[in-house]
Amino acid sequence: MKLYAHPFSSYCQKVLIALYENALPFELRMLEFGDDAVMAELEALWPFRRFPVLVDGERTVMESSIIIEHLQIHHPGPVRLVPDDVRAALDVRFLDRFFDTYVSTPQQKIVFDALRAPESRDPQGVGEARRMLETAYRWLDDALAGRTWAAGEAFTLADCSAAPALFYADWTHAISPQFARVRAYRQRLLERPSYARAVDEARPYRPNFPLGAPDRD
Ligand SMILES: N[C@@H](CCC(=O)N[C@@H](CS)C(=O)NCC(=O)O)C(=O)O
Repeated sequence: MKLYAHPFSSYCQKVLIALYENALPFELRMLEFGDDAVMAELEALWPFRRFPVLVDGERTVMESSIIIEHLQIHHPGPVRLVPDDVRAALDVRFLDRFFDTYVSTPQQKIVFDALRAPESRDPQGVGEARRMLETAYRWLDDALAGRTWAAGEAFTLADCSAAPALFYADWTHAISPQFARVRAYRQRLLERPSYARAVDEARPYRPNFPLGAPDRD
């Protein structure tokens, strides 16, 4: 398998966690800034030039959640990231959507806005993104009551999504101490060996974080 990805990208980390959880071998096609050859390969596969993209034999698989589902179907390992029970799987998929839509999307909005020229910034959109993150933290703090992982006692696709989402969201719009369960969950995710490895591999790129990476984690 070949994975078009960058170690500092949140959606790539989501897939790396799944690969590391089941020790699946793959070749990293690294999307270094300025490496036009690999970027051209990516664009030929997926004109949106969004990553990660997985190439597995004849198949090209886009979208982080779909890549993780693909891995479970075609390369099953001991860690079942999508439960076999269809009802439990629906809860996991819902939480995966929650982290992508209500945590990662507003987080990216704030970061991408910081990369714009000052005259093109969108303060109203950034304000809406910050309010969405606050609502997400509040909702999640209740949802996590009595749970070790997002969907219960098993580590799943939802946690693959949550780990980079909450990692970067806290850097972007700090999770207040009042959301103690969210903060503790973020810490548990950081201590999960698969995510600890992804975070370590991305450490050299921290100076690239547009808002300035805090000196922690
Ligand atoms: N929905 C996509 C989102 C992928 C995405 O936004 N990737 C970012 C990197 S974290 C990207 O490709 N950014 C490059 C760009 O926007 O041009 C997924 O789940 O894979």
